Amino acid sequence: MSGLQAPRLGLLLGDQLSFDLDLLRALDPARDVLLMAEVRDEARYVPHHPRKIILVFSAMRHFAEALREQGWRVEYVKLDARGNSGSIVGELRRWCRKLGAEQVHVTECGEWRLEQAMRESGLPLAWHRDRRFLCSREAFARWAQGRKQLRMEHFYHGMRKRNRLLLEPDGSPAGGSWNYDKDNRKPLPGKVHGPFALAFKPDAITREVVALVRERFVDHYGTVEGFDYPVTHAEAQALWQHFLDFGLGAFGDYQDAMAEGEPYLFHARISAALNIGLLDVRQLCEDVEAAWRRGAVPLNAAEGFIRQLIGWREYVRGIYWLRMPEYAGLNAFGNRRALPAFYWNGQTRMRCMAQAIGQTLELGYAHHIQRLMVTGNFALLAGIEPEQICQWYLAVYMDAYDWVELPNTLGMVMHADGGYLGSKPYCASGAYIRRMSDHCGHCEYRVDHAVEEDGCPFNALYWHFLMRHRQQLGRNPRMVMLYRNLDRMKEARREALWHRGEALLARLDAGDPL
Ligand code: DLZ
Repeated sequence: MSGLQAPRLGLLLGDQLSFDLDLLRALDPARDVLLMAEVRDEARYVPHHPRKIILVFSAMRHFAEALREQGWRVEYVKLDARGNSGSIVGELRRWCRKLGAEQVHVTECGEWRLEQAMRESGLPLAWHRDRRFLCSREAFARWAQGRKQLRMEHFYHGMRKRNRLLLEPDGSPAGGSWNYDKDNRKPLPGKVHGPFALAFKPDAITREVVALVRERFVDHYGTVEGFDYPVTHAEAQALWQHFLDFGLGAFGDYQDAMAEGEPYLFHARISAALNIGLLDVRQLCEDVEAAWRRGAVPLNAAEGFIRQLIGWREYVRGIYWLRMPEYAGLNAFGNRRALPAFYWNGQTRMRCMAQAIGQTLELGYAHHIQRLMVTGNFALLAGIEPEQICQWYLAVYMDAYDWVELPNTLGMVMHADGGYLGSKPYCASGAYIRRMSDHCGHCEYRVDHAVEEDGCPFNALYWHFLMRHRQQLGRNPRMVMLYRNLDRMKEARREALWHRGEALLARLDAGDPL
């Protein structure tokens, strides 16, 4: 019977590589066809780090093989395949025609841009919810309705309760508190090494993709050599187990610390695999809770990790879908400054910036504090145009997709949504970087100087930022202390800081890499 019916087409995007999709349950391997396509438009809409393209293409190719082994017919279009139209919508049209398919099953996209193109395509699409997220777009909208300000912490408490994670039998939070962040801001006690980084040797499929990316994406920033990231579900699981065994225990304590030559410290490095579907968020949370319950890791580590997954991650996705497309255009401070060229080559004398950017361009990875408090903090203090810094984050990180990158950068880093996502800007002077890292000891600038020529640029720019945005920020209760410190200064000191800040910004505008 099924042989007589026209096949339906099921689309699997490069960040939808999960066996647990509603789309796969709705289709029939005996009748229907799955489509996966490597397309120019997705590979080029920002200059993705070559490692991100390698990861996505290689994981797609491996997933197609795994689906075929399960009995699916998968039409896989390689980047260089004859007839490849170069876009997802183009490929859907081409394969609908070719197969005579009258219905196309698709899963909600990660990015508004692509979902919009698909919705406007006129194709006969049947949409499925993306159940890899615990909070649907609709549930988030219901939660947000009527709230003047959204706060992650409130959302997170609800997520803990609803998903029954880290709760006492009576439903109260494990250990008596919802949040143990106060225990999670420790600097490293001297020279500390994170666990060895688990590396995955590229197989023949990955090697072929590496060669393709090396040839076709020479104009993208970032290093191809040394790609060692997981590209299958089994490899991603091995990376996760490695973190459970060796990283999670100290993750909480040192999650905000930074150290020279230690790009990963106690971080899991799983976000790139998770964001393309190689890991399941429910499983990760259950594993972390189980590790705490059997006494293998402390509660501040378990809670901090689970908060990242079901708190921040789901919260920013909710905001993204609630506020797009208008959210992408917000610019509360009216920033117009161009992104300095050193974001693309790491060549600046500011040691922390050079380290974070250098590591990013090499690995396509930096941990959250490097992103928030170094490269992000600098962009905030320097008044970089939000769109330009957002495009940078989207391009250079292996785990970056618009749904997660945009709210994190535009909202949390740049405060360009005027405080909708977060209650205050994460602005900090060099003192924060000195406390949380060993970079300042290796820097040409002096972190204990501000107005002098050799003063850490973060210092003067921090005070300049506070002075120039006093009107917007001065009455924010979480900023009051900072403004009090500013007001306690002698007028001459404030003036000197302002002038040094102006001089630094003028140098940036002139293309000086500082
Ligand atoms: C990131 C990416 C890249 C580099 N290439 C492809 C591709 O060729 N084909 C594909 O289906 N997906 C790719 N992706 C992931 C998409 O960009 C992602 O699915 C959209 O941004 C929507 O989230």
